[in-house]
Amino acid sequence: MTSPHDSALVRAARRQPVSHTPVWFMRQAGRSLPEYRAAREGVGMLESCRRPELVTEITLQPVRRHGVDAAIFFSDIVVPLAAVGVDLDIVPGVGPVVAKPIRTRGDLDRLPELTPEHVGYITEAVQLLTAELGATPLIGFAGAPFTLASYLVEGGPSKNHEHTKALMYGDPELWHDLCARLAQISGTFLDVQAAAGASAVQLFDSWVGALPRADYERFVAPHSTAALAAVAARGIPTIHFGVGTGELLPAMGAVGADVVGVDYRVSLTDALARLDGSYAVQGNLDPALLFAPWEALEAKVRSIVEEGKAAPGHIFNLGHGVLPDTDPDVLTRVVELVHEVGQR
Ligand code: 1CP
Repeated sequence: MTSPHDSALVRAARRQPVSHTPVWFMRQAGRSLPEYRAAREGVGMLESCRRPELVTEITLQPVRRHGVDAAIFFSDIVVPLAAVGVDLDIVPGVGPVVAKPIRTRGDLDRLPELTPEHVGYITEAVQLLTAELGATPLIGFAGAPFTLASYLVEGGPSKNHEHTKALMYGDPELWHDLCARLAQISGTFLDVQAAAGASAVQLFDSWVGALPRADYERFVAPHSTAALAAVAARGIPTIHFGVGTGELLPAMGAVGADVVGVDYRVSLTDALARLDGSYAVQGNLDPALLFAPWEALEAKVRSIVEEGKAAPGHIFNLGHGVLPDTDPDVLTRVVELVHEVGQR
């Protein structure tokens, strides 16, 4: 294998034959790694994302340590929002906090379009990384319009998304204008990473499982379609992920994804039946199972790999991000096991 475009990850995403089941973990770079905590020492999260050498180092850490089949670009879904001037911070232990939430038409003026010039440090970091990674693919990513809107409208992390839903159902015209702007930002952020050398991109719609399918199709799908369409000309595969999205899987594929992310609440076998063979799948080990005795974890990993062999393409991953207290040695052992039992 000489090129990331011919890697197991990219081939699985394209539903082509692979030598083994590829594996990576959402949030594989982060607090579970002591080398990450050392590299981040005294540097705020947003500031870290603007330092290309630091981004390169942190992105490479889990690749070196675990031997995963892909790197995920170290950044955050709110980085492009900060880049266009939204006053926000990523608060340790909390997440993104927005100083002045966006809830009126006047507030939309504080959300200009994103240009590649806003995020020159992203281009630089992706270029540095792809040079270091060689044949290992780099996955670029962005937040999807709904999930970005949820942070902007609520002002921070939210359980019930009440202000977001109040806006969506109460003022559909403003909602669609806000999401169209976010699709431009999200699409440009993806395209900047693709142009600089990312081999695949993932659109994170983490919180969209809060909507029923009909409302997803009406209020969200057109905007997620626009975000993914922004990278279509690059010819790289796209992955679309959300939490609690069992009811939305076909709709999330239909917005232009090659791979549909499956969380741990739906088995891969059930997900595949819902997806009708039209997409590759990514998932779906419950991140909490990394805390279980090895025998229980091993049995679950083996069964997910076997279920995945019936898919047109399978990328092994967790059903959501690595939890901060996860033992990194367990992650390495899972990678070894997936590679062993995932041989074709
Ligand atoms: O290895 C990797 O995956 C690291 C890169 C990465 C990614 C893909 C980070 C770094 N953030 C993200 C995406 C992201 N950010 C998502 C989508 C993925 C998911 O669903 O988990 C979301 C929802 C966010 C928003 C966010 N940023 C949260 C969640 C808050 C909530 O609403 O519950 C948090 C805690 C952050 C901060 C953050 N982002 C990334 C890291 C390493 C951290 C922790 C910051 C720190 O160390 O202080």
